[in-house]
Amino acid sequence: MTVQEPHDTIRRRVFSGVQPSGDPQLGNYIGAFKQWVENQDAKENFFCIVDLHAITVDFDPDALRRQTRELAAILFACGIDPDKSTLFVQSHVTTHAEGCWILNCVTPVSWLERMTQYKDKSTGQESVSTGLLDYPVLMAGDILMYSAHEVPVGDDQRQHVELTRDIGGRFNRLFGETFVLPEAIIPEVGGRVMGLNDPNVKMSKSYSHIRGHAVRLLDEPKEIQRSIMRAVTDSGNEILFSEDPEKAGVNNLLGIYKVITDKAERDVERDFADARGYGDLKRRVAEVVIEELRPIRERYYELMDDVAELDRLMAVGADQAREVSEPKLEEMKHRVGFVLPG
Ligand code: AQP
Repeated sequence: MTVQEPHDTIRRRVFSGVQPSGDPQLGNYIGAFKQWVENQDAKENFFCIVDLHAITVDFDPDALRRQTRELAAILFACGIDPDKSTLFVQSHVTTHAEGCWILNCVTPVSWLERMTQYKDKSTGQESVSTGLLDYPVLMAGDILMYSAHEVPVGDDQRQHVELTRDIGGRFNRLFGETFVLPEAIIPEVGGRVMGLNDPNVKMSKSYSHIRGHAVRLLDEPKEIQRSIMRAVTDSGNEILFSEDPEKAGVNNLLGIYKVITDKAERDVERDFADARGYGDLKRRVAEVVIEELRPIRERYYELMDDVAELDRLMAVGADQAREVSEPKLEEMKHRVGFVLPG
């Protein structure tokens, strides 16, 4: 058996995922969704709503069901086109859970205990699920079973993609060439959008209920303006990109503005050369964010009006995903010596 190559030999294949774990926020959009949409023509794409990952920490079943549909609608509203990309829900395609089991058996526990996200999410918890520790193996299977070359993610997921290469590489060495080893594609700016209330902490869905932490993608213009106007900055007045931790708040706002306007750093700084203090900076950042999110919010409500159509699109995506991942799972089973059913 040979490594199953992507169907499309010219375009590179992409796999990326997002958890239906809360209100999607501007960091998800800038670090992931925006580039997913922009690369739809150039790449062959698989985008996954990773509900199996979302149950690794405390969750509410009703909220999970609601958030899964909402996230699908948000992604379509952002511009994911079902004629160009495959968008599907992870639990609809059982190869993910099965593939994870096989990969579990080639992954040393010590590799998982080193993961920063595991340490962050488990610290201070009374009880931690086995699923949380196993999260990166499930993610490795998600990516490897699609023979993806690229995984566009925010900086927080870089370590998990590196682990995916380690797990895939170990399987290849033990059982023969099976997997394409992927690379993480992280945006130069916007790979880590920081919290507006604390520019030292990553903007996160899980904290998006905290007032002033995040811009949620479905926030009304007034709410967006309020959150950005309240953003923590510093006591200075220089509006320049900077690595100085003291200036992290201003740097974060400039980064958001840069990605949304698609301008060079030099031009962004020039845009603010006439600004009178951080109030002006915040006002203009709020304006571009509001205009970027306005059509997404409008399209989202149209899509949520027809849930049956949304469910149909998710079923089509799952069929397409199965077509690719099922043969790879069969190949994995054959490699490890399982007798395949006749
Ligand atoms: N602040 C961020 N800046 C840039 N990229 C980000 N991403 C998340 N936050 C930022 C990217 O969004 C994609 C989907 O993320 P996820 O749902 O898989 O989980 P996450 O990385 O853990 O994102 P959150 O928002 O922080 O979710 P919760 O709070 O549920 O854990 C990924 O590509 C991620 O890098």
